[in-house]
Amino acid sequence: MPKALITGITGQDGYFLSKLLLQKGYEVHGMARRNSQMSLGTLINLPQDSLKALSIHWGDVIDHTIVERVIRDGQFDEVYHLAAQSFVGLSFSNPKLTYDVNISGTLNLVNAVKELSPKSRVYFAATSELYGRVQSTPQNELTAFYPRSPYGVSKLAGFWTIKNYREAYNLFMSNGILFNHESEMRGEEFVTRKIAIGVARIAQGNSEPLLLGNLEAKRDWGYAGDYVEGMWRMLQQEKPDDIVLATGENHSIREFAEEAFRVVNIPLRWEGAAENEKAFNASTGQVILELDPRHARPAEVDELIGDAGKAKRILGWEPTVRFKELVNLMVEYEMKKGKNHS
Ligand code: NAP
Ligand code: F7E
Repeated sequence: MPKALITGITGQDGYFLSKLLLQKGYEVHGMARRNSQMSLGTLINLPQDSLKALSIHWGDVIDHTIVERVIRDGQFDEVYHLAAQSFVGLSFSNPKLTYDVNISGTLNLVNAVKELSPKSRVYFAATSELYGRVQSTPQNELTAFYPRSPYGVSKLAGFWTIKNYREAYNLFMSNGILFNHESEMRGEEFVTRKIAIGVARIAQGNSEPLLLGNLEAKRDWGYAGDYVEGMWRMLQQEKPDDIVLATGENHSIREFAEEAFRVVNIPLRWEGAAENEKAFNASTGQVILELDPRHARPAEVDELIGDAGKAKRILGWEPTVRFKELVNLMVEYEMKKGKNHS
């Protein structure tokens, strides 16, 4: 039975990857950092038997002693390094924490593999945020990087650490350059989940408008369930590599919000311009969306769109969930949660 470790197992991707690896017959271990509730984040949504099948190691990736112990004792076939301070917005106010977790945490992990378990294959969660202020469109493995946030810079260090360890020490370490992928397990601070929750609340009678930082940024949004399959395929190859996963289609935040209100049959009317723009329920006149500068970023990534041609060629990977289906499944999930929203 193959054996895998997932760092960041309690996050969105940790949930989908745990499910996938358990289905494939893996012995699945996860690293999770302790909080006062010892909570398991997204994993509580797994069926009880799946949850019981997981082995959790409590530890922070900043602590190299625990990372080394887990890697040495586990001798994993595959290590998926997903743990990160992953929220771009927070990285501007907490850059040191972001660098500590994303750079030192990654160094702790790759060093532990090099010294104590060099046969382990490592997946690193790199990101489309590396492209930031984009140098060409669409972005693929050959596009120059230009990160625009402490998060992006920290992941650039992680990307090059993986590449450097791979070349210097002949280790199997791959970078997955993943464009935004979302789901009903997405953290509530990310814009897609925030919109899905806000729209469901409004549809269920809440009078608070949805507050967003900007409507014009565009993202290439896919479904997290598809992307973890791509991660797994990267570690089944003969050679380690750097590979983009994306849908090749992008939409603005405005389009995401419009589609989400469409799912709950609320007709929209936009009024005003720039930071004074608002959306109204065209039937009732209620203000349902406003701009709030507190959610805007000091430097924005205006537009991303990926070219996943290499993933298709080498991994046989393609996304199965498209934009409208993604918005629909996220909003419907929140609608079903119903009364918890009021
Ligand atoms: P997520 O939901 O924010 O999950 C991040 C995970 O990292 C959580 O389990 C979190 O634990 C854990 N973590 C944070 N700091 C830690 C620390 N110091 N020690 C140990 N664990 C720590 O992120 P995601 O969306 O699943 O993404 C997974 C990875 O892919 C991340 O590295 C992210 O940066 C990267 N990525 C994501 C996307 C995307 O669109 N989702 C795209 C490209 C790359 P807690 O539950 O305790 O917070
Ligand atoms: O923002 C804009 C915001 O926070 C998307 C992470 O998983 O994907 C994610 O990073 C866009 C940005 O994701 C609000 O300014 C407008 O332009 O959902 P997000 P992100 O920054 O793209 C990449 C690939 C990762 O690697 C990251 O780990 O939406 N936006 N108004 C807003 N964003 C938020 N969060 N909240 C707003 O109110």
